[in-house]
Amino acid sequence: MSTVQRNVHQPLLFECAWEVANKVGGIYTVIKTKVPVTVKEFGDRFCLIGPLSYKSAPMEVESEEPEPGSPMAESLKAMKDRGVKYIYGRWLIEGAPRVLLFDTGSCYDRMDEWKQDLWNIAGIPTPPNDHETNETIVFGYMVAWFLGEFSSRCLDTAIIAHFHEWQAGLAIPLCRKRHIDVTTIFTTHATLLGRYLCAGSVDFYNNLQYFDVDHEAGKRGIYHRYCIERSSAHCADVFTTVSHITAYESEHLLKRKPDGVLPNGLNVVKFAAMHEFQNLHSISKEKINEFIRGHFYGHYDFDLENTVYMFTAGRYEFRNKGVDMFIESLARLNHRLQKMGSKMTVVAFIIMPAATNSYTIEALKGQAVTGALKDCVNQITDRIGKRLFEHAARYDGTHGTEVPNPEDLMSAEDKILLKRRVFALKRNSLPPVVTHNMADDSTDPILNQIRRVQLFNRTSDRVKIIFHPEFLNSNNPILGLDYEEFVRGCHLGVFPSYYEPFGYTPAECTVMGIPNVTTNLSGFGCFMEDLLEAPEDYGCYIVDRRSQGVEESVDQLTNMLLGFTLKSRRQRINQRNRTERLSELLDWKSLGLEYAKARQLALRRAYPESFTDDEPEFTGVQRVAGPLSAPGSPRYRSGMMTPGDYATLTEEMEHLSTSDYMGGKNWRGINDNDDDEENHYSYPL
Ligand code: G6P
Ligand code: 1S3
Repeated sequence: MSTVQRNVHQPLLFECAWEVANKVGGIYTVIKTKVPVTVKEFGDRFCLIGPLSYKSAPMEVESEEPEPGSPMAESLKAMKDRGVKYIYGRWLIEGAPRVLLFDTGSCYDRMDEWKQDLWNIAGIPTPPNDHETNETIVFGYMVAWFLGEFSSRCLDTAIIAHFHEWQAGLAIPLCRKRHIDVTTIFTTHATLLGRYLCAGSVDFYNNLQYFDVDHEAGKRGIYHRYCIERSSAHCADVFTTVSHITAYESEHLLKRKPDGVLPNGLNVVKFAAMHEFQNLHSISKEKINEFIRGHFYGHYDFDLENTVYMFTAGRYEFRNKGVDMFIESLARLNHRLQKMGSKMTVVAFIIMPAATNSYTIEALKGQAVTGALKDCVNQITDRIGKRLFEHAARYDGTHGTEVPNPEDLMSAEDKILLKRRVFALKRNSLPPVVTHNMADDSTDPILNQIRRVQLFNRTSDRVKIIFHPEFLNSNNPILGLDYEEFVRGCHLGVFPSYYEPFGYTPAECTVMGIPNVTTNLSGFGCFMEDLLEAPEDYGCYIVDRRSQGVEESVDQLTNMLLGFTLKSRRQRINQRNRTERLSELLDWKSLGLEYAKARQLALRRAYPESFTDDEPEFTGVQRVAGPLSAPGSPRYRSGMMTPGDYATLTEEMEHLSTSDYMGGKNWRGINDNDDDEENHYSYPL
């Protein structure tokens, strides 16, 4: 590929994603939390590339001039001279990486020319009115333009360009077509078709190998997007995904077997005091308790000391995120607890943004009337305190009368005041199941499912439900906690997803020491199942949605929820300690190694002549932060380094079969035979 010898041992790295300094969803979390380990390895040889949003960039980025005369300065000048607008500087996050944001608007006048080019070189059609695709095309062409300018000015160093998701991937086929001397990696965090197919009522995993992909994409009006995604995957030197299950999906839907899996990590912050996270749970739970007293005013007849808070949260994808299954299991849990005569109460929160017209009057009123009651009680207690002190301090000529009769401490006015506040708590309606006025109440899938199973927050219900159709923040007038505080205050996160390439929500629970439920159809669930011998002991519950029918899965989830609800406080505390210990498995300090391996493979593929045969295949480890200290789980202790070690990211991958990157498991589908030799294959490290 290369005509000049580039130094492959100190390469430059460009990492490109639509969500660089631009929060949309999970990819933002991947990029942002991974920065510290990448900066540690690359320092200023690392630069992120993203789209320029004039709304968020001023808060996220500090502008800076590139070093005069450097390839960066010269490349940007060449583009600026031709009308390209951009911001170059430091992204204001931990690690302060270099960042380059392109203003796609400044090149919209070239869009037609570029669309024509895309059709000529790749046969990819583009409809005129798909804004997201238009952005993708302009951004892709700008990035390829930049890499061309840069690589022709920086000739002595190898350049790795790592792209995330189809919206940033278009530059890959362009680089290949133009013979731009960079090596490319494409990481997909989901497939377009997978997401669309799963959201419908398709038996996705049993039929993966049979879908007529072009036809399915065409039927859904996403053929052009699908083409961009597929060409990104095929033209990249190295193709990766975030989980084994998405690797399997990609092989069938994108028609290229991924070279490896790069699981998502987090920046794990360990507290100096071991039990600090338990204290934080207590503090946050008290804030949730306060909300509950308000929300259930007039019906607050259950004991908060015997109440368990469960929640699910994320993008509103009813079936993909398993909300359908969660609500059904809650109804069954309710029935089981009622039948047992249990004193436990479960409050289940659903935090998923939907179109609304602000809070309901009832939700606001609940907080207002309990707030007023609290103020009133505080004033009365203050007055009682003063009377008590005055009485005890006064000597009225006889000893033994200093301690007053408790009944005399509350004045008649105070009693009336308190009664008025208590009367204000009366209401005829049940506590609402939703906190907001929904834009489309009658067709909302979550509300309809709640109506179907009749979880209406009745007194007799042991399971109460609250749907909060907006993400949380601490300025929220009714549930004034930010998401992290809320998670810490809950007891169990429940994410029974059907389609979930990785899933950050359970990972975030884990690092905060909050037990959680996932499925073996989610990247995170599979990841934990592979690493832990007894996941449940660690508060990591994994519902089988692969080898059994929906009915069985719902029952399994119900049993898990019931088992958790019946735990004693001591058992919950112990389990939280164990869950928190798993956080090391999710730390970028170890998972960042998989990215390093992918980069090594990309360099080897692009510049094979620069590597001698006796050179170890992967040389990046020593530059990343040190080895793990305390292993987090039994299986972990037995030698596995990271999940990527199973199979991937070596040249030998090409000779392996699907089951190899699936960790030796049978991923072919629910009804397949399990006796295939291949599935017992254990790939050497
Ligand atoms: C933490 C605190 C304890 C508290 C407990 C409540 O562990 O350190 O002081 O008793 O949380 O646990 P629970 O599971 O009942 O919310
Ligand atoms: C995707 O975001 P999503 O919620 O649409 O990417 C995330 C980051 O890799 C991943 O965690 C999630 O499962 C995917 O679905």
